[in-house]
Amino acid sequence: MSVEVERKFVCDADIQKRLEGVGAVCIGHCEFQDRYYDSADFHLTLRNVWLRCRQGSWELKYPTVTELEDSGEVSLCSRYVEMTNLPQIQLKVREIMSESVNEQEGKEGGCASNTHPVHGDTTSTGATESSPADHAWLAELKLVCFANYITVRRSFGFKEEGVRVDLDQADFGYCVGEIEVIVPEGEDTQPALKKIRNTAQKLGLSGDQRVQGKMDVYLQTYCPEHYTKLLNAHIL
Ligand code: V4E
Repeated sequence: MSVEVERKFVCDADIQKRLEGVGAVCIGHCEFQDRYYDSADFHLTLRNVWLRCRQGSWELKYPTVTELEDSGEVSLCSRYVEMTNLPQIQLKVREIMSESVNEQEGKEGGCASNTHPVHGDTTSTGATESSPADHAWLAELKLVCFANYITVRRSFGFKEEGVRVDLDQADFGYCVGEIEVIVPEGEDTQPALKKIRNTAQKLGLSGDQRVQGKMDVYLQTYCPEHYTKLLNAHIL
């Protein structure tokens, strides 16, 4: 497993020029669809656990212990463990789903509860749409798709090893950039934070405000109830 250390930033019109100006090289251009899953009472996301299927590959993201402990300057950057092995993901999700559920959450429900059309689906009840990505284990754990969107991504690399910048355009009209360094789990993330800080400086990203990710904007737009719950729980 690895830890993704990243900082999101607002993408302006000349970001590509600025990237090239500081020696970044375009290393790829791709398009992918993400489907995110949770229970009707948001058991996973209220624990800051993100289960997704990207083009048929499963990923689970959850915060590192240091992510949970740190605050202040480093909070501009997030640190999430990335799990990509499906049996490991299933084990972890089962473990989390078996934790006692807060009854109040269960009563309130929200847009993962099959009542809200999921953006990007062609059926009116997109959350129940069957696709190759849907498997028995999801049904068994009562996990449904609550978010579904397509991203067009341009990626840039630097000579400085390991730093990557992605410029993402989501199909619901939001554009965001991220500076990212992948660190093997258990290794110190401070050097990665420093690399990200240096890259941000070179790109003239001075803002100290947290920048919304695609998920923030997606939920705000399509699942306001879910969004409010995550805001109140200080997840987003
Ligand atoms: C971890 C997380 C979410 C899952 C999506 O993570 P993200 O890095 O935003 O995905 P993406 O597609 O932009 O990049 P990729 O995975 O390809 O590198 S949705 C919300 N979170 C939590 C979270 C947070 N609270 N704050 C920040 C700055 N990032 C993530």
